[in-house]
Amino acid sequence: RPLLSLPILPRPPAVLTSRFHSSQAAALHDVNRASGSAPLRTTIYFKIVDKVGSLDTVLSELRKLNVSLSRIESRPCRTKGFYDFFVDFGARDEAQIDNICEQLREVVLELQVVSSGSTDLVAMQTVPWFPRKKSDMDTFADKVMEYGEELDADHPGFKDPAYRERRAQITEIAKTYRYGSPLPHIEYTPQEIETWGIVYNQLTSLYKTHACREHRYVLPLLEHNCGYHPNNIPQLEDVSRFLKESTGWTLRPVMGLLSSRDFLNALAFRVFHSTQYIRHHSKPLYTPEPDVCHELLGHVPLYADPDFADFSQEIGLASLGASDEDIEKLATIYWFTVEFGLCRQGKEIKAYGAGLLSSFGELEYALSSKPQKVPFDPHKAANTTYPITEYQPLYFVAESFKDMKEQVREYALKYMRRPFVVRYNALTETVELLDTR
Ligand code: HBI
Ligand code: NLE
Ligand code: FE
Repeated sequence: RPLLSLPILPRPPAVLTSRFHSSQAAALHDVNRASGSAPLRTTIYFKIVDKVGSLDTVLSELRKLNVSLSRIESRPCRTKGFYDFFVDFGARDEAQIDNICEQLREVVLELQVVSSGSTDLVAMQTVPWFPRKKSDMDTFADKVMEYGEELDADHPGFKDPAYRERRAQITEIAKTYRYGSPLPHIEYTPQEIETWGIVYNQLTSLYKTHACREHRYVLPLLEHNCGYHPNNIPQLEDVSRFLKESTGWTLRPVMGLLSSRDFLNALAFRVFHSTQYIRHHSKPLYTPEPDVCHELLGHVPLYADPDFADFSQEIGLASLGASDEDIEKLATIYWFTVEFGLCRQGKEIKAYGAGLLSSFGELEYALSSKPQKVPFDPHKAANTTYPITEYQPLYFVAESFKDMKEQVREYALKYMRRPFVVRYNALTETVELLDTR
């Protein structure tokens, strides 16, 4: 894949600046301090009134403060009679930036720190390719792991040729899917529907006591609107339409496991890759792989919740253009939240992780006193190892989806190194970049 070369990145539109507050710039400074004392290249935005001498006032203030600018750009403000300015300068430390801002606020109408970063960070020239629009995800379609890769050879479906044949058939359909087409309709066999029914009945009996409030709220809506029923495996097309109307999320069929990078990148666009095959009928209550039970009963209900929807997208946005190391960390955070997260609701602990909500065995185990439970902390979670083919020995307990979203945003700002900032434009369903070099 081509590397994205930063020099061609567009400049920020003025409206973007309101998203960046000095507390976020401060988080970046912590990283810079740890990595030496290179000057902080800083960009600030301010607004002044359109009249003779008003820029001069700002410039003489900067002169008094002994600040040498390396860029100054102006544009007419959208409100007539005002101008927006972007200026760059090098600063010693965050105290100096705070001081400069404080003085300038006396002579401008609005002021914000857009970005600040050390020059070594800024010197980075290339970034891994990442999707900028929804159709870019068509390039993920055939890049999946081999069936059985990562799985023990004792996986129940491994030695069943009829099962493998059926899986091959369903995955072939996902392979040719292209953005914008209706999601493929699968005619499930009586045996597949029976497996679904067993999983469905067992799980729904546990949800009353074990599932989080949001999941319990949405499941009846899915029964009413999307054909969720013990005798029917819902179709992705119907479910995707429901999600689109609830939170703007959509589903995309996928052959199997994608790379962490591709899978997480899609979340930035509110796209969830969903498998369409079902687990082997001999072991309905636990499988290490995603399957249609896991997607539809575990993930889908949560994606209809607005706060969870935002949280999940936040992980996706952080993953765009991230280094391989950072992708690994984000995938681990994803694992301990979206897949295996627990949350506190009132006095109780409930499950919101899809890997729990789709496994009768692990759901019961997770809320028992057997595993260890600790408060959710993205930094801690990112650095914790986990098994993938057995029950988790440790779960993280979150306070709320809103808190989690802020925690992940702060984590990304503090620990991840990207020479640009991303913003999702929900109207065009594209990612816009703000070059922070
Ligand atoms: N691919 N299709 C698919 N489904 C997942 O749930 C999934 C994946 N790839 C990676 C992954 N999950 C996670 O384990 C993290 O690496 C993101
Ligand atoms: N263990 C889960 C289940 O049995 O449904 C699937 C987890 C997929 C990550
Ligand atoms: Fe999953």
